[in-house]
Amino acid sequence: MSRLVVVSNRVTKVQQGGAQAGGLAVGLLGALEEMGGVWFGWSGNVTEDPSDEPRMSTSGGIAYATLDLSPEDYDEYYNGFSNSMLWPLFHYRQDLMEFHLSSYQGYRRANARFAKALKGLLEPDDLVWVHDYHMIPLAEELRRLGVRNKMGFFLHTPFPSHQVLVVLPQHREIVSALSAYDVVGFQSSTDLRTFSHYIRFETSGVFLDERHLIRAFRRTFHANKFPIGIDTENIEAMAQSPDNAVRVERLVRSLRGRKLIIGVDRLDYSKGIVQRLHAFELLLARNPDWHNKVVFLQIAPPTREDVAHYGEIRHLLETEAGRINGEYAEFDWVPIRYLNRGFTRQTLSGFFRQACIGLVTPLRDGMNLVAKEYVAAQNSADPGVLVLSRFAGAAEQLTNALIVNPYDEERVAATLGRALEMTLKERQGRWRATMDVIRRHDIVAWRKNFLRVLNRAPFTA
Ligand code: ADQ
Repeated sequence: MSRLVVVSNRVTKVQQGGAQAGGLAVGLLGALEEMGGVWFGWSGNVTEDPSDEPRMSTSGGIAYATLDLSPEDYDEYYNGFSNSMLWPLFHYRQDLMEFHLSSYQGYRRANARFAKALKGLLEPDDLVWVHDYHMIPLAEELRRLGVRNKMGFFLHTPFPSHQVLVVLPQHREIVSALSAYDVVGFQSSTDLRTFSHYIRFETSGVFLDERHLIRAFRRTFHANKFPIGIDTENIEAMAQSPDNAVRVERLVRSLRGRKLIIGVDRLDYSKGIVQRLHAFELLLARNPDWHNKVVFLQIAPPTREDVAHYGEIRHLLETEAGRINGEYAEFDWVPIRYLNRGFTRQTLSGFFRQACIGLVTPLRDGMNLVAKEYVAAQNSADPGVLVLSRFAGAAEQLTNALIVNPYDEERVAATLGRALEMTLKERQGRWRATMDVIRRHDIVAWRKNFLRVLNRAPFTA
């Protein structure tokens, strides 16, 4: 059987099923355990003159191979082209893009270096599965070095529409690099459609089977959607774990019978947290009856703090949360609890179970796993309501959530009011239908589906 080589910018060294392991890590670690192989990527360290030989280690029976980044690569490849160019562009935020040719060159340089180091680890039958926008050129660099293995790529972010993508001066190089993979996977039909649209209108590529098989840039590859799922059973169990009892009890006691709305995100401008605070403010402004009866808990640990726009959004959120609390708080009630820190997935699952609304309103999101985790953590006898942005990939699957446009703050506020008053019968009906989708399309189904398609490559003799 082929081994699996997982490649991602950051590797996650955790024991499978451990409370700290993200759902994605749990899924990929499960595949590595089954198939054997190695997880390759950046160590997370930045060092002067880093070695080009990967550092090998094992943890929990999984082999890891990691490289350090040089300070230039950290600036140009990671903070620069990946997080200040591709991330905003793929989330439709041209206004936040910072383009410097040196960053693009650093991105290519780092990918070429990763490819060279990875080549020495590959066996002829290995399946190579590359994750996310940091590593798009990896297969092209590997093919240049003569590597003929089957290689797949999965994009965790949205794929932007044609007219947005062409803002990137190197849009052609980026899409052409994707064609070096055998399988290119997206989160949703929307992303697959925008990608196909680009191929159709920006290249001389053709669709060999009218759907998924594409001939472009002198390569034939398969493009499809593979909506990512969660480790559903694990979340269900964690949400009810006795280990949560103390914290959950403290939370419940602090609410004093008030209803809880919860938001959980990395602190990122794509997550729509400012608009969400405004929508909550409007709920209070339009409904004095809800004063002192509802609390909004927003958990948002800072990320990418070396990128300037992340400092700005953090400052804006602090200002807005403070302003709204200043306006509405009473001596015995603070409407917004805004926390700049992370919690374990286990604790989060316990908190989700106590919240009567999961408020998930990104302005753009590849999938958004928090939406799925919130639903999986609910008590079937008294489930909460998911309020979900139409711009999250998850909205394509979770059609029984209350779907909103996060820019339409008045409507989001009205939807919150509706969710707070929804009957048990309606909540249960929506929850059951949503949970059914989440169970069927979990993280294991996702990775098996992707690897099944990758195994069938090449698609033409
Ligand atoms: P993210 O942008 O990080 O992921 P999301 O899918 O919501 O977004 O979260 C990934 C994981 O991080 C989830 O398991 C979640 O529980 C955890 N997480 C998020 N906020 C947290 C917090 N405040 N504290 C602790 N844990 C937190 C990218 C894409 C998404 C896509 C995923 C997976 O941007 O669109 O769904 O990859 O493909």
